[in-house]
Amino acid sequence: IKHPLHSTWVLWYYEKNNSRDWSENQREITQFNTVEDFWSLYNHIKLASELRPGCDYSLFKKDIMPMWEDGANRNGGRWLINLDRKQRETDLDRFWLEILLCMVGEAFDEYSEDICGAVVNVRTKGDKIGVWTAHAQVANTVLEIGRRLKERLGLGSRFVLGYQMHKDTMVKTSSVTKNKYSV
Ligand code: M7G
Repeated sequence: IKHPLHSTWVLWYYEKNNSRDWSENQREITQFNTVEDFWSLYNHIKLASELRPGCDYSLFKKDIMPMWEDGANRNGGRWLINLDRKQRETDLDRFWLEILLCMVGEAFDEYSEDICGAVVNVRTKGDKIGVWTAHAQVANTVLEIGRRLKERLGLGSRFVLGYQMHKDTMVKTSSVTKNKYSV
């Protein structure tokens, strides 16, 4: 028998297409709930670094859409890792895999409940990885997830990891959104 995961996860793929709305370009690829099915999926699909710029992968718990508007995300936010252009080669794929493993392996223990999912944006201007959590106001949970993430990714103490509320991201007018927390 296969090794069950605590949650069922859904992989989404976004491909930029200006003739349709943003949400219509989100496609569900597949769901899985075992370790074995996670790896066969991972080994079958392209690495994030191989996607065309403008595309995203999102991995979310089943029944949570990878968008701000979903009830589970509405009051939440994301820990955001901004990568520079050189890091597509050195860091993007290993950070994304580590985040996937943290999520499916429940590396956040009792805080895992607050994890909604994660998104990797492949962008010419610089790739991004966000880990989305449900309740931006619950500081200790958000901070504990941020600390563990920073540790698991091996981000040095000089690296500042910031958390932004979706409510702020949604209405941003410049390219920067203020951090609600940082670790
Ligand atoms: P992005 O793809 O997150 O980052 O957002 P990018 O600016 O680096 O490409 C690009 C645009 O996609 C946003 O300005 C929104 O118009 C749209 N968009 C992104 N997200 C995550 C959402 C979402 O959750 N809901 C809706 N309605 N639009 C979104």
